[in-house]
Amino acid sequence: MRASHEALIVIDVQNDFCPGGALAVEEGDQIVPEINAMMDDFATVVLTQDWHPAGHSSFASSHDGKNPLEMIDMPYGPQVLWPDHCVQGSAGAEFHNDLRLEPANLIIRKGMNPAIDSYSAFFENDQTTPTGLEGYLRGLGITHLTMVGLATDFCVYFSAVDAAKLGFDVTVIESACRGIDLNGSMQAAQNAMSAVAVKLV
Ligand code: VGL
Ligand code: ZN
Repeated sequence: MRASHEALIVIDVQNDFCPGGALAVEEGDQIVPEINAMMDDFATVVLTQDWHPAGHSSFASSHDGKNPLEMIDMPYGPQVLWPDHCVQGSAGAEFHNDLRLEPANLIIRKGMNPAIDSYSAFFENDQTTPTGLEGYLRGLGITHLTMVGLATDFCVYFSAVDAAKLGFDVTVIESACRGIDLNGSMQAAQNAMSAVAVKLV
């Protein structure tokens, strides 16, 4: 068991990000056994769950004439448009069936504001609206985070960078992550994580 100042953060291991899902990440399901095995090492385990209302502004279907993976300018900056995914209450929004849920101390949902996407577990994409996760972790005296999940180059990346900027010591276990890799986003994410001292293992 690791020290009590360490937490495992499991990002968005949901059906829609696994093969067969609406926004499938290649091999997304293959990380589940490794994540399950890691959970017993940590006294604090947090799961995040992408949890959008129907008609969310990050969905291409919410914008006339737009297709998935096109970009749009939102008031908070450029935003990739996605296929409809992780709609609240849908089967696609559920965690992968094999992911262990009983070790989870906290399940934090994000992306619920119809007007703002939320890749990061800490802040919405406006980079100012907090999810509350920072306060939860600090309240428990947690300083070191190990991050795993989907997708390496979106939600894991944004979560890791925000955590590092907040002063947490962050390690991303690459074997327990899989990425989307849109227009070089994998390499860009790795560079950006390294630049803020996120350890990639
Ligand atoms: C994610 C795109 C849209 C992710 C979530 O979990 O990486 N990516 N919503
Ligand atoms: Zn989403």
